[in-house]
Amino acid sequence: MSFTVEQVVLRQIKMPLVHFFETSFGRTYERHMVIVEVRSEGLSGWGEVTAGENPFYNEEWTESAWRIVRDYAAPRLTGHRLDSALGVNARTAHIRGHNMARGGLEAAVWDLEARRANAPLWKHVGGGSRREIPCGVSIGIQDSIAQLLDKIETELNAGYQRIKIKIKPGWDIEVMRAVRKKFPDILLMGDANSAYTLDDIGRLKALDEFNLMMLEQPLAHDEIIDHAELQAALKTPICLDECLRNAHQAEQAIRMKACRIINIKLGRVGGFGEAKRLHDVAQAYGIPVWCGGMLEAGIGRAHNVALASMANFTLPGDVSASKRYWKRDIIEPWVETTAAGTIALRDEPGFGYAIDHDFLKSIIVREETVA
Ligand code: OSB
Ligand code: MG
Repeated sequence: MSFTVEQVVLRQIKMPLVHFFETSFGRTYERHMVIVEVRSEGLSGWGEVTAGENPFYNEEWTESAWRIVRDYAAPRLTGHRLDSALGVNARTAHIRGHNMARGGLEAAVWDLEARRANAPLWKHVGGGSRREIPCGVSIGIQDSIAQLLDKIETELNAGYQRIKIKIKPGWDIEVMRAVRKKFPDILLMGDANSAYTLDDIGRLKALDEFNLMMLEQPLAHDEIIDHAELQAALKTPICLDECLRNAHQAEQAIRMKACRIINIKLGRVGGFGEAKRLHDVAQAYGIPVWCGGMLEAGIGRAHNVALASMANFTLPGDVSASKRYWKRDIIEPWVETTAAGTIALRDEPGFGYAIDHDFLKSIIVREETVA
């Protein structure tokens, strides 16, 4: 059942985080994100661009995403007959990089297509292998180790199954030692967001003693070969995040033994089509994946839940409850976790939650329509 996207409405919104979030590349206090609405035959599909406020995680940021979707990606879609959402990626493939901008638009079309089929998004993208997805949390760099230990305790009490802490040189070995002393048996991992080089190999090997589930993206954002060298020297499995922007790169990294686990982010790989391909490649090689997060508002969060219900998402991811991030989310109900540290799939068509239009309106910074 082919369809034509008639309009793409872009809305930039601003949402303060409940707590700042610090990674090796900086602190975020407030999110500025681009929400994408695609309209066709009286129905709307919704997507969220996961780019950050600055080009520090990757090359994208809110402003670049706005310009890419408005000026390059959306005009390739409007008025063009699509056979399926799988065709969106090809329509914007001439754009180099900017996967998050392209992916926010692509995901909106998947949501639209699911609604046209009156199906939940998780079913539509090929998920549903589990009715509840296992959840972990990502805890940013804190002002003190005591503060970090407090936060971990709070999250464990809330039921979260796995703790990830952000690390960087100087906030790593001592921190992990303190965490392991207090919580010897929890599922624990570190994420460096590319803060190290191969010169730090001694420091990274020292982390082996803490029985980490994995070490995420220790080396440069675009360096697969160095990760292979590091993996050969480490007991701890390496998980790649920033490095893998498509299924092909994931296959190369797996074949080079640069990682044993993969973090899949919908935006980073340009949407559901590529995320599904990457999922399948990893599965074929016996490499488990988990769903990463980018401090998403409700729409992006709900899309992550759908993605994480696919078969090979066997490890707890970074998708957690709305209230950890927001005083009020843009969806109703908010994303919530069970006492067992899971998020249950919902049966409503599309991404499964309603948009809180009143609240959304109140936080719009700018709005434009591409027709
Ligand atoms: O590397 O996974 C990352 C947040 C912003 C940018 C990059 C990352 C993260 C997180 C937070 O770890 C995940 C989340 O809670 O949404
Ligand atoms: Mg990461």
